[in-house]
Amino acid sequence: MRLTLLLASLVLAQSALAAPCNIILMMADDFGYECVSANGGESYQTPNLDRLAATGMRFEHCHAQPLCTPTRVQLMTGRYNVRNYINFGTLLRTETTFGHLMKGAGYATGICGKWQLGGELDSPQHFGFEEACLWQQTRRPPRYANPGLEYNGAEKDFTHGEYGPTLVNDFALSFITKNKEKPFFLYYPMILTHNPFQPTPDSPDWDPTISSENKQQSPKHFADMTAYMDKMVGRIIAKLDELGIRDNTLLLFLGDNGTNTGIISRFQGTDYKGGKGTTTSHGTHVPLIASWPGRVCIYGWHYQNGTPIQPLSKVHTFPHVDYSHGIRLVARTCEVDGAFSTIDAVLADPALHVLLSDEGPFASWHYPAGTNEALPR
Ligand SMILES: [Ca+2]
Repeated sequence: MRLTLLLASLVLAQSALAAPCNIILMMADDFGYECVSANGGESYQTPNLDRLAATGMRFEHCHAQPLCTPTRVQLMTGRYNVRNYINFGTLLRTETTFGHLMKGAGYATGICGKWQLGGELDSPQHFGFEEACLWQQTRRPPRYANPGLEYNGAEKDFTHGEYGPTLVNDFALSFITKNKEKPFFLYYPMILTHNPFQPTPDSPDWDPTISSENKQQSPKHFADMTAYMDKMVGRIIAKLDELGIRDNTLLLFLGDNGTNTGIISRFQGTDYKGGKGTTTSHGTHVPLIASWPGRVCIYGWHYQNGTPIQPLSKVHTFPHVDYSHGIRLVARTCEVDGAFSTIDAVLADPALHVLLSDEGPFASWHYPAGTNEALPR
Protein backbone atom coordinates (compact mmCIF):
# COMPACT_ATOMS: atom_id res chain seq x y z
CA MET A 1 0.00 0.00 0.00
CA ARG A 2 1.53 3.19 -1.10
CA LEU A 3 -0.75 6.00 -0.23
CA THR A 4 -3.88 7.08 1.30
CA LEU A 5 -6.63 8.74 -0.67
CA LEU A 6 -5.44 11.71 -2.60
CA LEU A 7 -6.17 14.58 -4.80
CA ALA A 8 -3.54 17.13 -4.07
CA SER A 9 -2.23 17.34 -7.61
CA LEU A 10 -5.46 18.67 -8.84
CA VAL A 11 -5.49 22.40 -8.50
CA LEU A 12 -8.03 24.49 -10.17
CA ALA A 13 -7.63 27.70 -12.08
CA GLN A 14 -9.01 29.84 -9.33
CA SER A 15 -8.25 33.13 -10.90
CA ALA A 16 -10.48 32.37 -13.84
CA LEU A 17 -13.49 31.75 -11.69
CA ALA A 18 -16.30 34.23 -11.89
CA ALA A 19 -18.48 32.28 -9.52
CA PRO A 20 -18.14 29.19 -7.34
CA CYS A 21 -18.44 26.00 -9.32
CA ASN A 22 -20.65 23.05 -8.67
CA ILE A 23 -19.02 19.86 -7.50
CA ILE A 24 -20.21 16.32 -8.11
CA LEU A 25 -18.17 13.62 -6.40
CA MET A 26 -19.02 10.20 -7.79
CA MET A 27 -17.58 7.11 -6.15
CA ALA A 28 -18.17 3.60 -7.42
CA ASP A 29 -18.31 0.76 -4.91
CA ASP A 30 -15.65 -1.97 -5.13
CA PHE A 31 -14.32 -0.67 -8.40
CA GLY A 32 -10.61 -1.01 -9.00
CA TYR A 33 -8.26 0.83 -11.30
CA GLU A 34 -8.18 -2.04 -13.76
CA CYS A 35 -11.85 -1.73 -14.62
CA VAL A 36 -11.61 1.48 -16.63
CA SER A 37 -10.73 1.20 -20.29
CA ALA A 38 -8.84 4.48 -20.20
CA ASN A 39 -6.56 2.96 -17.55
CA GLY A 40 -5.79 -0.06 -19.70
CA GLY A 41 -8.72 -2.22 -18.73
CA GLU A 42 -9.77 -4.68 -21.43
CA SER A 43 -12.81 -6.42 -19.99
CA TYR A 44 -15.45 -3.71 -19.66
CA GLN A 45 -17.13 -0.89 -21.51
CA THR A 46 -16.60 2.49 -19.84
CA PRO A 47 -17.11 5.02 -22.64
CA ASN A 48 -18.32 7.84 -20.41
CA LEU A 49 -15.48 7.52 -17.94
CA ASP A 50 -13.08 7.29 -20.85
CA ARG A 51 -14.50 10.49 -22.26
CA LEU A 52 -14.12 12.26 -18.94
CA ALA A 53 -10.54 11.08 -18.77
CA ALA A 54 -9.81 12.16 -22.32
CA THR A 55 -11.14 15.64 -21.72
CA GLY A 56 -10.06 16.02 -18.10
CA MET A 57 -7.41 14.40 -15.99
CA ARG A 58 -6.78 10.74 -15.34
CA PHE A 59 -4.74 9.81 -12.30
CA GLU A 60 -2.60 6.69 -12.26
CA HIS A 61 -1.61 6.48 -8.63
CA CYS A 62 -4.75 6.92 -6.60
CA HIS A 63 -4.98 4.59 -3.64
CA ALA A 64 -7.83 4.31 -1.20
CA GLN A 65 -8.37 2.20 1.87
CA PRO A 66 -9.08 -1.43 0.95
CA LEU A 67 -12.60 -1.41 2.38
CA CYS A 68 -15.76 0.70 2.22
CA THR A 69 -16.11 2.29 5.62
CA PRO A 70 -12.47 3.23 6.20
CA THR A 71 -12.33 4.97 2.84
CA ARG A 72 -15.65 6.71 3.28
CA VAL A 73 -14.91 7.96 6.76
CA GLN A 74 -11.53 9.22 5.64
CA LEU A 75 -12.87 10.81 2.49
CA MET A 76 -15.75 12.56 4.18
CA THR A 77 -13.81 13.90 7.14
CA GLY A 78 -10.31 14.37 5.74
CA ARG A 79 -8.84 12.54 8.70
CA TYR A 80 -6.72 9.42 8.77
CA ASN A 81 -8.52 6.39 10.05
CA VAL A 82 -6.36 6.25 13.14
CA ARG A 83 -8.17 9.40 14.25
CA ASN A 84 -11.78 8.47 13.81
CA TYR A 85 -12.33 4.97 12.39
CA ILE A 86 -14.03 2.99 15.12
CA ASN A 87 -15.60 0.04 13.35
CA PHE A 88 -17.19 -0.99 10.10
CA GLY A 89 -20.39 0.86 9.28
CA THR A 90 -19.85 3.78 11.64
CA LEU A 91 -19.21 7.45 11.07
CA LEU A 92 -18.93 9.14 14.44
CA ARG A 93 -21.62 11.76 14.81
CA THR A 94 -19.09 14.09 16.35
CA GLU A 95 -17.21 14.35 13.04
CA THR A 96 -17.19 17.28 10.65
CA THR A 97 -17.66 16.28 7.00
CA PHE A 98 -17.27 17.98 3.67
CA GLY A 99 -21.05 18.19 3.71
CA HIS A 100 -20.84 20.54 6.68
CA LEU A 101 -18.19 22.65 4.99
CA MET A 102 -20.00 23.00 1.73
CA LYS A 103 -23.30 23.75 3.37
CA GLY A 104 -21.58 26.31 5.54
CA ALA A 105 -20.11 27.90 2.42
CA GLY A 106 -23.59 28.43 1.03
CA TYR A 107 -23.85 25.44 -1.25
CA ALA A 108 -26.90 23.32 -1.77
CA THR A 109 -25.79 19.90 -0.55
CA GLY A 110 -27.05 16.48 -1.52
CA ILE A 111 -26.05 12.87 -1.10
CA CYS A 112 -27.29 9.83 -2.97
CA GLY A 113 -26.30 6.18 -3.15
CA LYS A 114 -24.98 3.92 -0.45
CA TRP A 115 -24.85 5.07 3.16
CA GLN A 116 -23.85 2.20 5.51
CA LEU A 117 -22.49 4.66 8.06
CA GLY A 118 -25.04 4.46 10.87
CA GLY A 119 -28.77 3.90 11.08
CA GLU A 120 -30.07 7.20 12.41
CA LEU A 121 -33.00 8.73 10.57
CA ASP A 122 -31.34 12.12 10.39
CA SER A 123 -27.86 10.93 9.33
CA PRO A 124 -27.62 12.83 6.02
CA GLN A 125 -28.84 16.10 7.48
CA HIS A 126 -26.76 15.63 10.60
CA PHE A 127 -23.66 15.37 8.44
CA GLY A 128 -24.43 18.43 6.35
CA PHE A 129 -26.49 17.08 3.47
CA GLU A 130 -29.77 18.84 2.95
CA GLU A 131 -31.26 16.25 0.60
CA ALA A 132 -30.67 12.53 0.50
CA CYS A 133 -31.60 9.38 -1.35
CA LEU A 134 -29.81 6.45 0.24
CA TRP A 135 -29.64 2.71 0.38
CA GLN A 136 -28.83 1.02 3.68
CA GLN A 137 -29.50 3.97 5.92
CA THR A 138 -32.06 2.61 8.36
CA ARG A 139 -32.20 -1.00 7.08
CA ARG A 140 -30.76 -3.36 4.49
CA PRO A 141 -33.29 -4.25 1.79
CA PRO A 142 -32.27 -5.29 -1.76
CA ARG A 143 -30.29 -2.63 -3.58
CA TYR A 144 -30.75 -3.64 -7.21
CA ALA A 145 -34.04 -5.07 -8.55
CA ASN A 146 -37.05 -3.83 -6.58
CA PRO A 147 -34.98 -2.03 -3.97
CA GLY A 148 -35.70 -0.27 -0.73
CA LEU A 149 -34.38 3.26 -0.32
CA GLU A 150 -34.62 6.13 2.14
CA TYR A 151 -35.51 9.58 0.93
CA ASN A 152 -34.49 12.04 3.62
CA GLY A 153 -34.93 9.25 6.13
CA ALA A 154 -38.34 8.13 4.86
CA GLU A 155 -38.37 4.50 3.78
CA LYS A 156 -39.71 3.68 0.34
CA ASP A 157 -39.99 0.21 -1.14
CA PHE A 158 -40.16 -0.39 -4.88
CA THR A 159 -42.01 -3.40 -6.26
CA HIS A 160 -42.62 -2.77 -9.98
CA GLY A 161 -39.32 -3.78 -11.48
CA GLU A 162 -37.41 -0.64 -10.58
CA TYR A 163 -33.63 -0.75 -10.41
CA GLY A 164 -31.90 0.87 -7.44
CA PRO A 165 -29.00 2.52 -9.29
CA THR A 166 -31.42 4.11 -11.75
CA LEU A 167 -33.58 5.48 -8.94
CA VAL A 168 -30.55 6.94 -7.22
CA ASN A 169 -29.42 8.48 -10.49
CA ASP A 170 -32.89 9.92 -11.02
CA PHE A 171 -32.54 11.62 -7.65
CA ALA A 172 -29.15 12.98 -8.66
CA LEU A 173 -30.57 14.42 -11.89
CA SER A 174 -33.46 15.95 -9.98
CA PHE A 175 -31.12 17.49 -7.41
CA ILE A 176 -28.93 18.96 -10.15
CA THR A 177 -31.94 20.37 -11.98
CA LYS A 178 -33.46 21.81 -8.84
CA ASN A 179 -30.25 23.58 -7.90
CA LYS A 180 -29.01 24.62 -11.33
CA GLU A 181 -29.23 28.30 -10.47
CA LYS A 182 -27.00 28.11 -7.41
CA PRO A 183 -23.79 26.33 -6.50
CA PHE A 184 -24.30 22.80 -5.34
CA PHE A 185 -22.30 19.91 -3.96
CA LEU A 186 -23.52 16.42 -4.73
CA TYR A 187 -21.81 13.46 -3.08
CA TYR A 188 -22.75 10.38 -5.08
CA PRO A 189 -21.40 7.18 -3.51
CA MET A 190 -22.80 4.84 -6.12
CA ILE A 191 -24.44 1.53 -5.33
CA LEU A 192 -22.76 -0.19 -8.27
CA THR A 193 -20.57 -2.22 -8.77
CA HIS A 194 -20.64 -4.03 -5.41
CA ASN A 195 -21.85 -7.62 -5.22
CA PRO A 196 -24.32 -9.33 -5.39
CA PHE A 197 -23.49 -9.63 -9.06
CA GLN A 198 -26.95 -9.55 -10.49
CA PRO A 199 -28.33 -8.59 -13.91
CA THR A 200 -29.00 -4.97 -14.75
CA PRO A 201 -31.97 -3.77 -16.79
CA ASP A 202 -29.62 -3.89 -19.79
CA SER A 203 -28.71 -7.56 -19.22
CA PRO A 204 -30.26 -10.32 -21.35
CA ASP A 205 -31.36 -12.17 -18.21
CA TRP A 206 -32.79 -9.16 -16.36
CA ASP A 207 -35.81 -10.26 -14.34
CA PRO A 208 -37.89 -7.35 -13.03
CA THR A 209 -39.80 -9.62 -10.69
CA ILE A 210 -37.03 -10.65 -8.33
CA SER A 211 -36.82 -8.97 -4.96
CA SER A 212 -33.92 -10.76 -3.37
CA GLU A 213 -30.19 -10.28 -3.44
CA ASN A 214 -29.77 -14.05 -3.32
CA LYS A 215 -31.04 -14.69 -6.84
CA GLN A 216 -29.32 -14.66 -10.23
CA GLN A 217 -25.89 -14.07 -8.76
CA SER A 218 -22.93 -14.62 -11.05
CA PRO A 219 -19.61 -12.85 -11.59
CA LYS A 220 -20.52 -12.76 -15.27
CA HIS A 221 -22.83 -9.87 -14.45
CA PHE A 222 -19.99 -7.65 -13.30
CA ALA A 223 -19.38 -6.49 -16.87
CA ASP A 224 -22.99 -5.39 -17.26
CA MET A 225 -22.90 -3.74 -13.83
CA THR A 226 -19.81 -1.81 -14.80
CA ALA A 227 -21.39 -0.74 -18.06
CA TYR A 228 -24.51 0.39 -16.22
CA MET A 229 -22.51 2.35 -13.69
CA ASP A 230 -20.76 4.08 -16.56
CA LYS A 231 -24.13 4.72 -18.15
CA MET A 232 -25.23 6.50 -14.96
CA VAL A 233 -22.17 8.70 -15.19
CA GLY A 234 -23.20 9.48 -18.74
CA ARG A 235 -26.65 10.55 -17.58
CA ILE A 236 -25.07 13.01 -15.17
CA ILE A 237 -22.93 14.49 -17.92
CA ALA A 238 -25.89 14.73 -20.27
CA LYS A 239 -27.99 16.52 -17.67
CA LEU A 240 -25.25 19.05 -17.03
CA ASP A 241 -24.98 19.66 -20.76
CA GLU A 242 -28.72 19.98 -21.09
CA LEU A 243 -28.89 22.55 -18.31
CA GLY A 244 -25.92 24.47 -19.66
CA ILE A 245 -23.89 24.15 -16.47
CA ARG A 246 -21.28 21.62 -17.54
CA ASP A 247 -18.57 24.25 -17.85
CA ASN A 248 -19.18 25.35 -14.28
CA THR A 249 -19.20 21.90 -12.73
CA LEU A 250 -16.28 19.90 -11.46
CA LEU A 251 -16.84 16.18 -11.88
CA LEU A 252 -14.78 13.81 -9.79
CA PHE A 253 -14.93 10.05 -10.11
CA LEU A 254 -13.12 7.44 -8.04
CA GLY A 255 -13.50 3.98 -6.55
CA ASP A 256 -13.79 3.37 -2.82
CA ASN A 257 -11.58 0.25 -2.82
CA GLY A 258 -10.33 -2.50 -5.09
CA THR A 259 -12.54 -4.87 -6.99
CA ASN A 260 -14.13 -7.90 -5.37
CA THR A 261 -11.76 -10.87 -5.11
CA GLY A 262 -14.18 -12.98 -7.14
CA ILE A 263 -13.62 -10.85 -10.24
CA ILE A 264 -10.75 -11.48 -12.62
CA SER A 265 -10.33 -8.88 -15.33
CA ARG A 266 -8.00 -8.38 -18.24
CA PHE A 267 -5.75 -5.40 -17.62
CA GLN A 268 -2.92 -4.24 -19.83
CA GLY A 269 -2.54 -7.67 -21.36
CA THR A 270 -2.68 -9.78 -18.21
CA ASP A 271 -5.20 -11.27 -15.85
CA TYR A 272 -5.87 -9.05 -12.85
CA LYS A 273 -7.62 -10.44 -9.78
CA GLY A 274 -9.61 -8.10 -7.59
CA GLY A 275 -8.06 -7.51 -4.18
CA LYS A 276 -10.72 -5.85 -2.05
CA GLY A 277 -9.95 -6.15 1.64
CA THR A 278 -6.22 -6.62 1.16
CA THR A 279 -3.40 -4.16 1.52
CA THR A 280 -2.08 -4.91 -1.92
CA SER A 281 -2.29 -2.64 -4.90
CA HIS A 282 -5.19 -4.76 -6.12
CA GLY A 283 -7.02 -3.84 -2.94
CA THR A 284 -6.25 -0.14 -2.85
CA HIS A 285 -5.52 1.05 -6.37
CA VAL A 286 -8.61 2.84 -7.62
CA PRO A 287 -9.50 5.02 -10.58
CA LEU A 288 -9.56 8.76 -10.17
CA ILE A 289 -10.73 11.10 -12.90
CA ALA A 290 -11.31 14.82 -12.69
CA SER A 291 -13.18 16.77 -15.31
CA TRP A 292 -14.04 20.43 -15.52
CA PRO A 293 -13.89 21.72 -19.07
CA GLY A 294 -11.21 24.31 -19.46
CA ARG A 295 -10.50 24.52 -15.76
CA VAL A 296 -8.81 21.39 -14.52
CA CYS A 297 -5.07 21.69 -14.59
CA ILE A 298 -2.08 20.68 -12.60
CA TYR A 299 -0.54 23.41 -10.59
CA GLY A 300 3.17 23.34 -11.09
CA TRP A 301 3.28 19.90 -12.63
CA HIS A 302 3.60 18.70 -16.15
CA TYR A 303 1.23 16.42 -17.88
CA GLN A 304 0.83 14.87 -21.31
CA ASN A 305 -2.34 13.78 -23.06
CA GLY A 306 -4.35 14.48 -19.97
CA THR A 307 -2.20 12.28 -17.75
CA PRO A 308 0.06 13.69 -15.04
CA ILE A 309 3.69 12.81 -15.52
CA GLN A 310 4.21 13.23 -11.83
CA PRO A 311 2.29 10.74 -9.71
CA LEU A 312 0.48 12.38 -6.89
CA SER A 313 -0.94 11.13 -3.72
CA LYS A 314 -1.74 11.42 -0.07
CA VAL A 315 -3.90 14.45 0.31
CA HIS A 316 -7.61 14.24 0.70
CA THR A 317 -10.59 15.29 -1.27
CA PHE A 318 -11.74 17.00 1.88
CA PRO A 319 -9.32 19.92 1.79
CA HIS A 320 -9.11 19.73 -1.96
CA VAL A 321 -12.77 20.34 -2.51
CA ASP A 322 -12.32 23.24 -0.23
CA TYR A 323 -9.60 24.70 -2.38
CA SER A 324 -11.78 24.68 -5.40
CA HIS A 325 -13.84 27.28 -3.66
CA GLY A 326 -11.04 29.35 -2.35
CA ILE A 327 -11.98 28.56 1.21
CA ARG A 328 -8.96 28.61 3.41
CA LEU A 329 -9.51 25.53 5.45
CA VAL A 330 -7.78 25.60 8.79
CA ALA A 331 -9.96 23.06 10.41
CA ARG A 332 -9.17 21.14 13.53
CA THR A 333 -9.07 17.95 11.55
CA CYS A 334 -6.55 19.26 9.10
CA GLU A 335 -4.30 20.63 11.78
CA VAL A 336 -4.26 17.23 13.36
CA ASP A 337 -3.52 15.35 10.19
CA GLY A 338 -1.12 17.73 8.65
CA ALA A 339 -3.40 19.01 5.95
CA PHE A 340 -3.00 22.44 4.59
CA SER A 341 -4.32 25.94 4.72
CA THR A 342 -3.06 27.08 1.34
CA ILE A 343 -2.04 25.37 -1.85
CA ASP A 344 1.47 26.72 -1.43
CA ALA A 345 1.63 24.87 1.84
CA VAL A 346 0.53 21.74 0.06
CA LEU A 347 3.33 21.97 -2.43
CA ALA A 348 5.86 22.90 0.22
CA ASP A 349 5.07 19.97 2.43
CA PRO A 350 8.16 17.71 2.52
CA ALA A 351 6.02 14.65 2.99
CA LEU A 352 4.24 15.37 -0.25
CA HIS A 353 7.48 15.51 -2.15
CA VAL A 354 8.46 12.16 -0.75
CA LEU A 355 5.26 10.81 -2.13
CA LEU A 356 5.79 12.51 -5.43
CA SER A 357 9.10 10.81 -5.89
CA ASP A 358 7.36 7.46 -6.25
CA GLU A 359 10.23 5.88 -4.39
CA GLY A 360 10.45 4.21 -1.01
CA PRO A 361 7.71 3.38 1.43
CA PHE A 362 5.09 6.07 1.41
CA ALA A 363 3.04 4.59 4.18
CA SER A 364 2.75 1.45 6.20
CA TRP A 365 -0.57 -0.10 6.93
CA HIS A 366 -2.13 -1.75 9.90
CA TYR A 367 -5.01 -3.79 8.62
CA PRO A 368 -5.95 -6.78 10.79
CA ALA A 369 -8.55 -8.33 8.53
CA GLY A 370 -11.48 -9.84 10.33
CA THR A 371 -11.23 -7.59 13.34
CA ASN A 372 -12.99 -4.63 11.81
CA GLU A 373 -9.90 -2.51 11.74
CA ALA A 374 -8.13 -0.78 8.90
CA LEU A 375 -5.78 1.86 10.11
CA PRO A 376 -3.27 3.60 7.88
CA ARG A 377 -0.24 4.68 9.81
CA1 LIG B 1 -16.53 -0.76 -1.26
